[in-house]
Amino acid sequence: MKTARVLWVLAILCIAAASDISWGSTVVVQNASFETGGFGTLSSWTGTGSFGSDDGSIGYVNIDTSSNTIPPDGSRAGYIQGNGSSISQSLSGFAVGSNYWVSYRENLRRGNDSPNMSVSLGGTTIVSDHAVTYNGQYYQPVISSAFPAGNATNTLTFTTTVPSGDRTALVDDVNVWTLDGNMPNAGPRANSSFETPTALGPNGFTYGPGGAHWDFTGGGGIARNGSDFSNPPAPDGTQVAFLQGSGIIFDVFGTFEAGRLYQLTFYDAARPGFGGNTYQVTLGGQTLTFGGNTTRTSTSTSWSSITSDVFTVTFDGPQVLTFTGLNSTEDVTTFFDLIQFIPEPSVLMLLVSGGLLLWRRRNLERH
Ligand SMILES: [Ca+2]
Ligand SMILES: [Ca+2]
Repeated sequence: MKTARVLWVLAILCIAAASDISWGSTVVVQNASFETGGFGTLSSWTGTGSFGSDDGSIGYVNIDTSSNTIPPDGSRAGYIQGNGSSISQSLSGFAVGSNYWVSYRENLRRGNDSPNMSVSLGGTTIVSDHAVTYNGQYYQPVISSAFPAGNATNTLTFTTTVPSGDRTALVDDVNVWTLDGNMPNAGPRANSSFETPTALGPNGFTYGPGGAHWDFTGGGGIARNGSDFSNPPAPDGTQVAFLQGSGIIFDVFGTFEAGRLYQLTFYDAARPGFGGNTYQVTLGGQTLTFGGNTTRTSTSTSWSSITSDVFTVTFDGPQVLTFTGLNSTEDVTTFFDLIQFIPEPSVLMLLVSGGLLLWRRRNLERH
């Protein structure tokens, strides 16, 4: 009897939580991280001109252990070189009438002049022609304009144009996003617990590691338990992110829905012996707040569970989540782990009220 009531309450909660899951669909990009391919070849993509995949062995992708300009996702990036070269892939599964967004990372082959690159989907330009610049330690995240799907199948195309010379654009981590009623993805693909990469050097930490999915600048990086950063054991897994001085950590999250409520949760801790950083968290151009404050300073060398104030967004689609270190004058560091969005408070309240209802019924049965 009790089991039946538990199931009944759970069913009601599931229906309520899923009530706005009604539209959109999943569009999968094959070989989206360009991990399969080589010189002049790229699995699942059709290319024109000069294109391919590189892990540094060809010399297009920058592998620089001092600045760690290695691909952000996996170990290889795609390259498109020269005037009018392109890579295309026919994508299926679009829900006609729904909006879609494409995100990807771009960088410039080091030492090259900038090529221009544009992106189209279904023949519509969704990222306008722009100069691809050298971003050094990180790949620049790019988010397209919204694409209203008119067909179930649409071709995604990246095209480079150059006025002259040997100019090469690098691309990685292509994603197609749509509103699906679910919370923004903070799952394994986003490496929200910083468990990859596992090769962090003899001192147990790396500034700006490639293959982390996250991007880093300056004093941003990943450390494992027992590293020379003296980070306390990770609250989740065995690795954490660190933000030293004016470093930055960022990644693309989605899909957000205008007017909807969100909260961000994570753990933070201050570096023993050095002190914690002051930092700011932004989602696109929006600054998240913590207890009404637009910045937070970690002080405890033990892990604290942090939850942002509830916030709404004014846009639909994916957006860049950024943690920025603000103390550029002292050698202070804050560690982070398990950065993820949590269900909006209305769903949480429903879960709480459902739990209270169950508790009350159980007590009534006992009395
Ligand atoms: Ca890759
Ligand atoms: Ca972790």
